[in-house]
Amino acid sequence: MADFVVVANRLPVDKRVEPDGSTTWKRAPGGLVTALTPTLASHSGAWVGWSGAPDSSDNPQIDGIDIRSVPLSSDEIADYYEGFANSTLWPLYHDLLVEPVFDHDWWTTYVDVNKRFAQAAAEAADTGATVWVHDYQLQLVPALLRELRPDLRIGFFLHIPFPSYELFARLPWRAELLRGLLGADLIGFHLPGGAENFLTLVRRVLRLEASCDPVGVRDGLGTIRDGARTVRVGSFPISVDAAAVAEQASAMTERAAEIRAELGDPTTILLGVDRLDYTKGIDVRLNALDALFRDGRLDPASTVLVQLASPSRENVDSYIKVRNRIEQSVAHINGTHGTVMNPPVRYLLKPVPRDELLAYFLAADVMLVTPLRDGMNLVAKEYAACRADLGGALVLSEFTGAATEMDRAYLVNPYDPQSVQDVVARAVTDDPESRRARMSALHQQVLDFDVDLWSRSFLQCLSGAAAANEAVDNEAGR
Ligand code: ADQ
Repeated sequence: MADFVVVANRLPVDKRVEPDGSTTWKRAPGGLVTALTPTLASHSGAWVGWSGAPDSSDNPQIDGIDIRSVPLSSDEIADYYEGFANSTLWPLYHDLLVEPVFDHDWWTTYVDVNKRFAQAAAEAADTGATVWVHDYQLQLVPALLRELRPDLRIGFFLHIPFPSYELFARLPWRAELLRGLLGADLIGFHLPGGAENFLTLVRRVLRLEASCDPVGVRDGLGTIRDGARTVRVGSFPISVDAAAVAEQASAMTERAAEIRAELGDPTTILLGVDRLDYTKGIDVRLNALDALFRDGRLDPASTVLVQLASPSRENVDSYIKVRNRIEQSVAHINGTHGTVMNPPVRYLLKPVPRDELLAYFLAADVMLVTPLRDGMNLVAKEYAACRADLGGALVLSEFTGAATEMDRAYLVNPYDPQSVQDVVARAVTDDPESRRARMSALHQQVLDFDVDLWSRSFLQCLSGAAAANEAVDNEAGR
């Protein structure tokens, strides 16, 4: 039995089928795994999640973590994951960048799958254990788990934006989702705005007493009275393991120089690194580049944009459409502004190994992070962490969570094409002193507020919130 349990849609491992047909498991390189590894290592830790493949129920032991696989059938993947999570909640929470679909069967499957995750967590957790539930796929788990195991300390963290009343209230199942979250002792968001939206919704939809208490405390924002229980709501901006990223990157300087040479030694290397998602604004930066070449403000003979995209949610219609749009745009720019030997956009649609990715960060003169909406955006923080040399420049959309902390970046409004062009041109041509001063502030910011601080402050706040509820329970003899 575990005294610290992580519940997330995906397990921290990837299944690999070897040429001889046997299967091996590798630790997945995700940010959440890195963030929680120290806590998992210092506890008897378990991780409840889905393997990413249909009908897989293997439970590999990785780095001493007790893996508890929740198998999903192909139909469940279609309805719970591709359907309700990624065609209903994802677009709704990202300000309707595409139209969300409301489908009652998807909702029913979402409820069933959340029940199975809650059941698996209940089976993994020791008496009084701490359970940390993650993200929009599992918003019903806190209440379902509390029903099964009232002894547990339950925290929930949302990794994507939490929308305003006007958007969220469209959901036919709005009350059920809010009730699901309220099973937690602590509900965390990246930004105070998400926490405030949640407090407003609880007040207006559930008619509960919810007070906002923003004074002085970075993490503590509000409290909700739900019968005898008090649910704390706070903001905890996630980050990266900045010192480790900086150290890994420092070993990649030679490879970075090789990349520049392999690209034909351009004057300027621009870089985009994203999951291929319509929220990430990949087309925003491609359109800006097209205009900058067209207007002669950047020279396509000496400028290269490397766009590294990793495939994502490939069966979902809106993802197929955005991929087509991006690929058309890449072909248009290369066909119009390039030569056969020197296409200005180099586009890759596959995940890049971690070391190689850090080398690209080091090689890039300007990093383009231009989402239309993003909960945080770890790419911006990874780039700033890499640049201990104080080289490079970060163009960052105001619509990312990261922009609230990283205000020394070249901030940009992705909905204003002219401003994107101007800001990209400025980041390329600004004087070296101001570029260095900006990067120095950004690099220090990610070192000071790293992912360890994020997880520690959440867990500390959770421990306080849960202890307060336990004291009330003890007094009432429950
Ligand atoms: P994501 O939307 O997945 O995360 P992000 O925060 O940028 O977005 O993290 C992506 C991760 O994948 C980064 O570590 C990045 O380096 C890596 N990655 C992206 N493209 C890659 C490529 N082509 N090859 C290799 N690696 C690649 C969600 C929310 C975010 C929030 C995080 C964490 O949408 O807003 O910051 O969770 O809470």
